[in-house]
Amino acid sequence: MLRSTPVTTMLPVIDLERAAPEVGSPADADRDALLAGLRAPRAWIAPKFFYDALGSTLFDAITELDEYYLTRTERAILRAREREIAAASGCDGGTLIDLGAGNGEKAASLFAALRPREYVAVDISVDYMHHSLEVLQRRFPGIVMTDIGADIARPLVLPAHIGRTRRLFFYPGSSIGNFVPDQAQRFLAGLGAHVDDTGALLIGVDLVKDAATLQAAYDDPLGVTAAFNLNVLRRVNRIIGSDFVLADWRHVAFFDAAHSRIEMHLEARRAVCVRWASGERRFAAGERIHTENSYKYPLEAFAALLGRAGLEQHACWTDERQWFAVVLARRSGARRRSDCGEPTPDDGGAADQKR
Ligand code: AVJ
Repeated sequence: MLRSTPVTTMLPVIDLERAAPEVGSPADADRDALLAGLRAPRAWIAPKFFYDALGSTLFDAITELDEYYLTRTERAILRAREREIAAASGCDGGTLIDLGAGNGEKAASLFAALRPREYVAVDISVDYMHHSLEVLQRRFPGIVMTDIGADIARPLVLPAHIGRTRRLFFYPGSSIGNFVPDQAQRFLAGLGAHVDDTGALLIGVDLVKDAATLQAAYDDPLGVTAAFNLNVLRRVNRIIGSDFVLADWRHVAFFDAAHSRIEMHLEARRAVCVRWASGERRFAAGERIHTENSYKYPLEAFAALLGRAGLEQHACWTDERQWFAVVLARRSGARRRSDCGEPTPDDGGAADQKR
């Protein structure tokens, strides 16, 4: 039987650097966050607003682009290393907790190797997820499944019936890159509080590489990422009743090496005035709205971030080009599980960075 827990919170989350007010209903909070961002001297919209039905479809299309190497590189690593990942994570018979699960397919591709007793899917799009999970539950009747509608960037509240030992948090896709490093540290520390010495975190991390490759991944010639970015204005119009005209805006994406992040913006093509019920905002030609940060980490910097969050890197797998990493982390000082095996110096070739 698929268990379902209602949306506990949908307050603003992966917002760009600034905290949003947390008063009233989730819908009020969304509106307040958007208005605060649009009134700010440097306007911003939090990236979580990308993901309405069309936005989610456009993101799926992005993952098919030749230039967007992230999804397929991570998938190849997970596939090639699933046995090692399973052995190192020790999730066998435990609880797999999928953060931003979507349709659950990424996690399901690991079920055979990880052999979890229980699967917990957490996602903000609860209806979409619930339907997908019903289908998954029929395919994997032996795994106890629960879905939780929650914004993963809010403190996570797990129902009391969820298993406490051998928890494996799964956070793929380099979604961690949407957080500025301080937020990422708090987020990771929060997850650390949910695992004991038998638990672990499995995280996908996009790595620093040449700027041209990074830039192409976020500014593809087909214009899919541009559509994904511009679509957020339709969402904003629906939520706050504003009158953004999409044709007045252009997609801008660049790699900021100083911050080691891709920034996405929407830039006004001409001077525009955007109105909503309680106000308006004038934008000069060329003025921008910041819509997303996507941090790219050197491997050592990510290990250091884990350390500041009270975690430590236990193992790490990358592709041959070292473009993407799948990192297994535990709480600092966690007792080594006997079934992890001792690291061997040359068990996986140059791409393997077990430690
Ligand atoms: C879903 C946050 C991992 O940052 O690469 C893709 C979102 N934005 N193209 C990313 C995104 C533009 C994506 N994450």
